[in-house]
Amino acid sequence: MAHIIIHVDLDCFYASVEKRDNPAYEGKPLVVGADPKGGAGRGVVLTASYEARKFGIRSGMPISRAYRACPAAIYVRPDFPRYIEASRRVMAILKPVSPGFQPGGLDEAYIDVTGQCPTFDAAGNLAVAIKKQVREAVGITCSVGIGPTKSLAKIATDIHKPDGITTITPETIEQVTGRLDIDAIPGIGKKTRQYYVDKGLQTVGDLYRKPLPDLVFLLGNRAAKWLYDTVHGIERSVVHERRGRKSISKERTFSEDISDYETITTKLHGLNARLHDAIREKGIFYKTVTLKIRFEGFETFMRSMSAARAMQDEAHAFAMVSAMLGPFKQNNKKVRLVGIKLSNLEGKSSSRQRTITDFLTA
Ligand code: TTP
Ligand code: MG
Repeated sequence: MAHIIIHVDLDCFYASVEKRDNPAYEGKPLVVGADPKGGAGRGVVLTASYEARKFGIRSGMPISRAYRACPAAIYVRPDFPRYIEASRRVMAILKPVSPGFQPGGLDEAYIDVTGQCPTFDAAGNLAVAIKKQVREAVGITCSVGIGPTKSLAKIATDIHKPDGITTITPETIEQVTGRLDIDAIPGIGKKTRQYYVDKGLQTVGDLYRKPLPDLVFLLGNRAAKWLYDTVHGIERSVVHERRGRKSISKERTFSEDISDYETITTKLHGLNARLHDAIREKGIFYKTVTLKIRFEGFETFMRSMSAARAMQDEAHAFAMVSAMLGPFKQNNKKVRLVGIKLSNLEGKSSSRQRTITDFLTA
């Protein structure tokens, strides 16, 4: 059976986060990257808003060249923690859509929705819902491509950017992609593009219409098979399904072994707080809390306590950790490492799944 893959890619990602947080940038050419220093700056453009792209400014370009192209643009330094935070929130929306979820870096992900969407039209409706949720919850836009394979879904995403949705079905491959330059195919960069163009393969349509033996003659076996499969929607790699997470943990090694239990308790308090930030964000609940403690000489102990029902209660977890830590205080050994693990996890994904099914059948 043909698969239905959704690919989501955030639009001019770093620039979108900057615009969201600085409304004055809206509608203006904005470049995230190195300091241009009046044209003398070193370093490159990380990304440019679509307004800045009108001046020819692109990712990877020297910042000095970008400055020459548009000195009036707004130039800002990257602030990665904010981009990572935005990315996490987007992924938290995408991940529950299907167990077939595979992020590709901070700003894109593949979702295999074959099991969720009976048709490409249904996947289109789901894409609308995803875009709306990302816009409302994270405040940025994304583009979505839908296709029978990961490659075609990714090609589709780029066709209507920014803020677009494009579907390629097995029947419409040639119609939708035929006129695209072959560099629309992920994996074909500037140099390989020229190599193919020299062989008369300028567009995706040129490739599509060549029988496999002709491609083998032109390009050799490996490249021919790869390109043939890619443009004909023959699946070469499936969306990697991540097995459900079994536990989530954080630990801390001290720079020198310590015996001060106040410091140890403070450290555990911090670890517990960070773990709970993470699970609240991911919508995860747990039953079991484990304390890990390692003494000088590498002697390591684990102690666990479980709650009757799955919980997400920072104070309760810390009380459990403190209770398990108590007996260790007596043995007068220096501590090298402490950690906390939360396990017996339960997600909220079932409720999220239901919303989307409701949406599709509505
Ligand atoms: P892309 O998805 O390639 O670009 P984009 O999101 O900025 O723009 P588009 O609307 O075309 O998707 O990359 C995602 C982020 O990765 C981008 O915002 C900045 C960063 N990046 C780099 O740091 N260096 C690079 O060379 C590229 C291409 C991107
Ligand atoms: Mg992007």
